[in-house]
Amino acid sequence: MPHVQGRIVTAGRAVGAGILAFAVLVAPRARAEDGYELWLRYRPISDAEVLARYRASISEVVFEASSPMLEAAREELRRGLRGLLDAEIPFVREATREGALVVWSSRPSTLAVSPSLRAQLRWAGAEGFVIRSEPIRGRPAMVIAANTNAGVLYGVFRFLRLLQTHESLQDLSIVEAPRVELRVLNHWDNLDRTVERGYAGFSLWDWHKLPDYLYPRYTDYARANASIGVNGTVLTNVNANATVLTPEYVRKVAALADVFRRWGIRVYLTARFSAPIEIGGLETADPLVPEVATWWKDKAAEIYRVIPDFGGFLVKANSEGQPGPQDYGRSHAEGANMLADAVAPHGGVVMWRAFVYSNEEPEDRAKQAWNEFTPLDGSFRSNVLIQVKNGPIDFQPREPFHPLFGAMPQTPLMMEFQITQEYLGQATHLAFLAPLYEEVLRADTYARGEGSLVSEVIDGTLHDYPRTGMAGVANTGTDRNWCGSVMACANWYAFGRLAWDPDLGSATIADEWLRMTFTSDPNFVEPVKTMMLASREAGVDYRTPLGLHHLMARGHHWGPGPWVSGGPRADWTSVYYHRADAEGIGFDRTRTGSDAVGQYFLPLPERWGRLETVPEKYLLWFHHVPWDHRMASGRTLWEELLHRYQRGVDAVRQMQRTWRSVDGMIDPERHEQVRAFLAIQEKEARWWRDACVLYFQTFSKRPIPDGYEPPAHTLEEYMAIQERPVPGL
Ligand code: GCW
Repeated sequence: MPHVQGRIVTAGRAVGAGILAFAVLVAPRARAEDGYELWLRYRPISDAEVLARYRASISEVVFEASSPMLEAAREELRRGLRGLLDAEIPFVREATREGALVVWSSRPSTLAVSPSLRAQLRWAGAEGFVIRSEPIRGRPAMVIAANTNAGVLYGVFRFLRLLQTHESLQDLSIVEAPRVELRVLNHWDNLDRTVERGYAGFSLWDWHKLPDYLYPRYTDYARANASIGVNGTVLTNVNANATVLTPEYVRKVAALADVFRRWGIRVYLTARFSAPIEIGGLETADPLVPEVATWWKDKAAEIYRVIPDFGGFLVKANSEGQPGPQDYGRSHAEGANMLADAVAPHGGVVMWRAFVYSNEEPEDRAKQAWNEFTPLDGSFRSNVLIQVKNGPIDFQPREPFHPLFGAMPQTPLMMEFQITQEYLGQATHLAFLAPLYEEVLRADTYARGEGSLVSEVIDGTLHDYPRTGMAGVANTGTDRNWCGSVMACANWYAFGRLAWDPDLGSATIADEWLRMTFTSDPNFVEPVKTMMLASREAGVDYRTPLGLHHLMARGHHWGPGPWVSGGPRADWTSVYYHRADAEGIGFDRTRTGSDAVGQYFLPLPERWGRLETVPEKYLLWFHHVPWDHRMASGRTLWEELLHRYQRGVDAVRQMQRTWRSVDGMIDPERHEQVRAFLAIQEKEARWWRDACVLYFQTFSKRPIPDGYEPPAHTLEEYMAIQERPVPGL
């Protein structure tokens, strides 16, 4: 009776600790809510009316499972129904009564398929599904139908979500198909189990015990991903280690692939470009040297022998010290194509990252990827996708979309979002990222005139891309709650949902996630949704308002460091980006500045390149602006900057109030974690505000007007805060 715990904990809270202690005695399996079950909790539906309706609508389930994937889907359905309906719904071989839920796991030869269902199925394609009310032998029933096992799996999770979010089962006619083909997580996980930019413990992959021991958690990881449509996972860090390509490690990878396969998830690996030297004994990794190409071909064949559905390689080359084809005077296309040829016979792909910039290059960092890649458009093999971060710098709280989107019509570009909160408060700050993803996906590139959205580049419709993809840099780890914080799991969820349907709205995603993760009680869902939706903007305000970016401390990227200068590379300092001086602040990227704005399609260079028309959210991204510049609010730039920093702190306080107001509506364990983390966030939002305002004041030389909270410390004190041991480096 897994549902018992939820009820008892609630009862215990209502009437006191005595009951709770009693509950633990009578229900030894009861345990605190710790977030482990994510959005797949399947607790009994608490709304009695809804529960009664569902019970009446689902009398039995017909689901023949003839493959591991279908078995996984069937067991998930059984588990979900048992939990949600708090009842044992019979699984039978044939529909015998009204209210059967029939899962057509293979083409139903014995049953007549109506023409409209046939049409819907055609539309559903390889991974889609149909869920509809459909009479079976004259009796009212519901069907989940698909063309493939994966479609069935996704259909089952969709059906369970209907119940989890209390949707009606009347007159169902749902047809869905993913808009993006490769929906992959990127794990920046090292073989020693540290996770670069990971704030949720260690890597999930226990290489040391693989392939002999398989944690049950591997299955739960795959279930969670399948439930949101993720169909691929890159297991290793883009700052790659060639060891993972040795036979010993490939066997370990195969063991994981065997677990994930039934959940529709393929594994990918990062390919270290110098691997032929490091583990292959060659003297060069030059992609045009035949022995090198042969080495990779053999390596690919070796991998595919044990992992027949291996997805392919993700490559970070000639970026931040990683080896690459340019070490040999070859282009990114020559490097990518050599690897693409190695995996092509097996159906694999190469995801080649466009995150390249060089300190030796005097050009504005924001321009370098575009400069490097647009001349190569059309010269990549058909199984290469170029993976582009959402913005031209690096996952900042806000960036304009990357100018490459729209600029490579002959080369599939895939999106890279960051789920882990490297620049957004890491494990503790609440930053619901769906609004960030949505802002980027809905941006208009104007590549083919007005209405050429980034989402249409990504789903392939704008340029008719033969392949499409979206990657999310994962935030998972060994923490019991997976993501370091209960709320951060919403970002994993949001990524999967948007990869499936890039048009989904943030509010819808938050709504689903809250209902599935906590409760459908509107008294909880509505205020908390509002809180989530405001959280990303709050983080922008107290860190980098008005288009500022890259103001974080060196190395760990956690706290403020607007004063960071010097060191090994100018493009790793803050002063490179904010350019504050006695006159003003901001990076002049207009025509007379670096002209990064010129990389966008018209009319954006004009709109963003002029002070009068640039949206304020991008003001200091594109312009160096005098301190006394008059803003739309009537304030000067200096005053507006202060106003935004304060607004960010105030927004966190509002989040705290909201969260206090829902105390008692959910389990105390998760409530307490969020409460404590919001308190940390409030403290650190003030730290960011005070450090930045005091530092910029040394240039503006203007007072902090009345009505603002005075900084708690001096600038010197903030600057003296030393790097602490921060995870994720
Ligand atoms: O955001 C930066 C991170 C690096 C990361 C790099 C990248 C994996 O600070 O830790 O390296 O981007 O995306 O390659």
